[in-house]
Amino acid sequence: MSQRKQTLGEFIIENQASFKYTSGELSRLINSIRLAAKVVNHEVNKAGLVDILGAAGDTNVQGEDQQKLDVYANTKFIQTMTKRNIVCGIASEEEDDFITINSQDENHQNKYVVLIDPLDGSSNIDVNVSVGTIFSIYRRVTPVGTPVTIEDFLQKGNHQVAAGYIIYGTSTMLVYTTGHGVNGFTLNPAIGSFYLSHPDMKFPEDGRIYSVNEGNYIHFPKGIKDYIKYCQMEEGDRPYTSRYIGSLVSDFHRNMIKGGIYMYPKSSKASNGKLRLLYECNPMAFLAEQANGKASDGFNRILDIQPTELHQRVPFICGSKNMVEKAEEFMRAAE
Ligand code: P6P
Repeated sequence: MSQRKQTLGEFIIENQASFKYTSGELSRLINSIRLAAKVVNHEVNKAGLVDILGAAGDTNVQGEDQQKLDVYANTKFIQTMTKRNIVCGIASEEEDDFITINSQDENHQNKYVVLIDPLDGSSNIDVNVSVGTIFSIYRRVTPVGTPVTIEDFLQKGNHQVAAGYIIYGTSTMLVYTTGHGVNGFTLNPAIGSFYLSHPDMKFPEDGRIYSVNEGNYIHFPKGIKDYIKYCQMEEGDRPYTSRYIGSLVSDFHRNMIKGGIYMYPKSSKASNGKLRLLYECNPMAFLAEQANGKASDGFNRILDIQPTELHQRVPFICGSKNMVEKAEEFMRAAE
């Protein structure tokens, strides 16, 4: 009989000692994210049903005011992390400014800040395509005992202590890193536990999948256009396959397993691209590097970028190391 897989809770306890801040607070924080993931997963999975039933009026099947799912996910993740009294501040794609969490922590003793995209790709919900939650965790840099400031959130990505995503797909997975590799856990909805299904995830150094919205092709920089044409050329192991879901988490997850590159470059329509540095690109870049992949803006390592604004956007190229380096080669040649 095959041995039972380790649960996420068992994995956290077993690996807690490897984390240099072994106060157990980070473990409690990952556990709070685990709980929120299950709550959001339940709501995402019945979205179609709720939409149908909710169409009868302004309330849903439970008689609650029907909320947009991304607002719902935002509320649930913030509530869960607040109740666990672990973080001192939260920033979210759904919130204009950061939130100071003092709840029971009246004297601001909590040490962690979390930045989150509560439901990335939420426009895919209406067409039943997978979406995801992305999170990024730092230790505060301002003195414990004082309210958090914007400085605690505008840290370089290479200061992250943990990052991860939940993908609400054909199965629901939580994939995260604390700087010791990347591990994937699959939810067994029947019992509500996450099991270690993808230990030590790695990007293949090469891949044959490129993910980009080619509808923007004419607006891309020359280097990106040249790289896309390179991907399409009949030579060696090319042409590659184009796969673009319109959900960063889903494209990233598939490319990490199969090998591939995801690009959301700048364009004449979006001078810094579309993706947000703090709660999309930094966490995905941390995961990519921990999985032997690479992430850049086409020229610079994402994790070295000094943030200047909470919701700033950066061009994003991420995936198998050799593919990212080839794309960077075309970007430099076109300069
Ligand atoms: P476009 C979703 O809105 C998102 O932030 C990513 O998840 C996704 O890869 C990208 O934007 C899709 O953007 O402009 O190609 O529809």
